[in-house]
Amino acid sequence: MDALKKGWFSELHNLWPGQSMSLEVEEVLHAEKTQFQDILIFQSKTYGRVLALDGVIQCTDRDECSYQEMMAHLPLCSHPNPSKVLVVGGGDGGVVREVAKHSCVEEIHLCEIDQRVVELSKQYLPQLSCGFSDSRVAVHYQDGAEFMTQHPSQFDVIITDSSDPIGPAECLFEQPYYEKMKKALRPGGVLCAQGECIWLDLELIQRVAQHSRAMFPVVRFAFSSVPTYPCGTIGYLLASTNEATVFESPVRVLSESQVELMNLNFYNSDIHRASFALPQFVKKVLQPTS
Ligand code: SPM
Repeated sequence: MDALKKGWFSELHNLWPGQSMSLEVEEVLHAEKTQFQDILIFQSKTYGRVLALDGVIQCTDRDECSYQEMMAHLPLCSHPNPSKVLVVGGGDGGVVREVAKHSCVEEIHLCEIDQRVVELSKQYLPQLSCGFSDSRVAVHYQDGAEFMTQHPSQFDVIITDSSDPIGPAECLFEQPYYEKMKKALRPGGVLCAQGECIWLDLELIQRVAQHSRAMFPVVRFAFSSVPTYPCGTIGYLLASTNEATVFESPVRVLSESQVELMNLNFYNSDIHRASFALPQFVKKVLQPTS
């Protein structure tokens, strides 16, 4: 395997040419080619266990809190009463684990195309997959777009926890997929999608924001730091069907004791507000029109 050489894993990909994150490997725990992708799980020297799909780091024990907590709590704290939530992708279970921390949520549906990601996460990544044991969680092994077509006007929040726009996740960045999300949301529904990297993917982010604005009255972009993702940042694309939604100001503000009780390591209400402050070069291309 090209990515593994001399005891190091290197994330080599033409989506980020000329650069690569490397992690020292202590032990390869599992490597498998499924019908959808290559799955690699290894024990790293300094970031705990690591899940890579098609050679791209999805999460590490050490920094997964940033991505999973933001993906879940940015939309859930922007909705006044989220009761039914759909997560598309996210077969490692990390986002589901975070969604389950909201007691107002009654049903959590995870739609993952690759059953092996869920099975291997349960076997090797307990820190992430622990959310699957919550009785409100139902797992569906199906294409997310197809699932949404079969469940119109059902969800208060839809979270798309995708890998990068190449291979099985490519369609999750396109307009038809956003149309399906809109139809699957209840009135007042909110969505959050993996929004890629401001340093690498600005054209893609602009394109997704543009087609989202044609469909939703409110669209915003936030980002947070994740050291093991390329350039160390990842974005979140949020949209609401309710024109009164103000993503920058959470409707459900978490007190310090709630943050403690929910065992949050990254998200709090200050981080929520701050994550929408964008560098000038990003603002220029993503000027909100709503
Ligand atoms: N539940 C964790 C799944 C992670 N999904 C997002 C992974 C994105 C990794 N690539 C970032 C590349 C930025 N251009």
